[in-house]
Amino acid sequence: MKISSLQSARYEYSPKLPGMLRHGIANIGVQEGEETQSAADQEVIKRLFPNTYGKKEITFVQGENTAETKKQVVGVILSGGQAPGGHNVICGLYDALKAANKENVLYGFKNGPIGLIEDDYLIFDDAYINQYRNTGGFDIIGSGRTKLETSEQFAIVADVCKKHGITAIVIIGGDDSNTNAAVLAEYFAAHDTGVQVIGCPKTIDGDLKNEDIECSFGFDTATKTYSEIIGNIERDANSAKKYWHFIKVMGRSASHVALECALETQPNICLISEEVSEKKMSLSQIADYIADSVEKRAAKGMNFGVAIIPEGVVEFVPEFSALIQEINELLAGSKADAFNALATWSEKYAFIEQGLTKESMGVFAILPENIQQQLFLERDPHGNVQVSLIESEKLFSALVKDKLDERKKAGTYKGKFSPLHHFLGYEGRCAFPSNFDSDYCYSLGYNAFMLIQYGYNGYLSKISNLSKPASEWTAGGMPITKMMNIERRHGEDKPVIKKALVELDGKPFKFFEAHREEWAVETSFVYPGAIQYYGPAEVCDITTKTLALEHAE
Ligand code: FBP
Repeated sequence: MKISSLQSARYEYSPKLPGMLRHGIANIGVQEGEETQSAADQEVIKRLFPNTYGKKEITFVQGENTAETKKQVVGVILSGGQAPGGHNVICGLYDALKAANKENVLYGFKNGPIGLIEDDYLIFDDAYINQYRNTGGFDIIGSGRTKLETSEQFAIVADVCKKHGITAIVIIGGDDSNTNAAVLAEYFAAHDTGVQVIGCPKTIDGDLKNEDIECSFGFDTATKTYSEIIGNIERDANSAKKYWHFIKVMGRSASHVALECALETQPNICLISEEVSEKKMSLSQIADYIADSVEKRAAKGMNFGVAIIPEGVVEFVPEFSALIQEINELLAGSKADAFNALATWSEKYAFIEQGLTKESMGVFAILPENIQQQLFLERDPHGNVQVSLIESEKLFSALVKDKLDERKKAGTYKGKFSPLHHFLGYEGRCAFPSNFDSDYCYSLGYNAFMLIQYGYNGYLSKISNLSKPASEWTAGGMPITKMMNIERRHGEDKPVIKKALVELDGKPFKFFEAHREEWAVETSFVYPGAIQYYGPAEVCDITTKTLALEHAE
């Protein structure tokens, strides 16, 4: 591997552990708290998880380690989209495991959950793991989106574990992967395999959080990376004074990333999908809302600006999501083949016109042609439109242009509107983790080993008090079933970890709401600059505005 100087300098960084994990494995005791209940639907979830439901909350404390010191053979997988810090979860897990007993072994199953099914693995050693300390990416073992959810798959995994003498599996993933971790834990317990399952909360989207998990890892670095770029674009906008920049940011469903970037950079506009849905805003209303800012700024001589668009917003626009559902129906089963067999776009358009209701056709007709065509691109494995492939930044700038043209005709708008488009997604998912994510992830992994050593099964590694310095963080575990409720997914009632959307009465949104009118008209841009890795803690170790506002005293 070719090494950059930042990379070699980052190898030397010592991640900070929570205070109570700093005294060596032999001095980590455990305190059991209350028995837990699921977030909702207690009776059903208790019935579905008879062996792992209702377990106690765990906190580690400085004290005598009373765990059994048997040899541990642990398997780890990375699941889903990349998030900065994933390597450090594995490093923390490895270091704790080796500190407990040099004979302990860590298997890395490759390319996500499929590695466990296909028994495709490597065994970590110091030389291998040291190349990945404090680095971004998931290339240490690769990741993937295969789901582990059927009994047949679980039986194969149980056989793989038996073959290698594996005592525990650590699943590093988002809400779906950790839901599946809970189901696997229950399977292992019900079948008396003796194998434990521990989850770690990952996703740049920031939507795996609740009263126990303050944030998922990767969100801090990804939003800082995007904010740096947005700040740079703002500075360019404010220098050239001639472009409106429409910037789409990742976040498949929730708008936490967009909101955090807005708090960091104070753009003129930031859409929040959850608000769009709550207010049942139409595409036309959203376009008017953005056009108002363009017009007011133009009236002050400022024909430039910045608008942040969350990736998933179109799904939250009621008329657009109805359109998507109708398109899904229109292409269901063999109907997709008939559609794809049509040679020209105008033939396809006629097919669509026949199949959609009048309302949805009305929405479809106002979309730019490239967006119309994107709605008929690849489907996901469930046959749904992949909203992340829709260039919503271009959609909204086109709709805003139409509005401005109308206003020009009406004589209310006299400015110039030159839009530029950006999509910030993949450039943030594998960035060098910030100090926060380096520390948080290392702690999650180290702590996952403590949960394993103490024999817990079906727990999520939990590090809390994250808005404080790491020395004041607390470490422990929470039964995954505590975070579950029943939701309708693809026509079936399923036990799942509740996805955390932006709360419109939460402090981060309230702060944004209180300032956005001013930001929409004035140039209040903030240029946060690059992530700082070295220097005073108040510069290098600060967390996100979201976390700071949520936990402000
Ligand atoms: P996870 O939920 O698995 O962490 O992935 C989130 C995400 O980064 C989204 O922000 C984005 O929509 C999606 O992954 C892109 O997925 P892919 O990597 O498959 O293109």
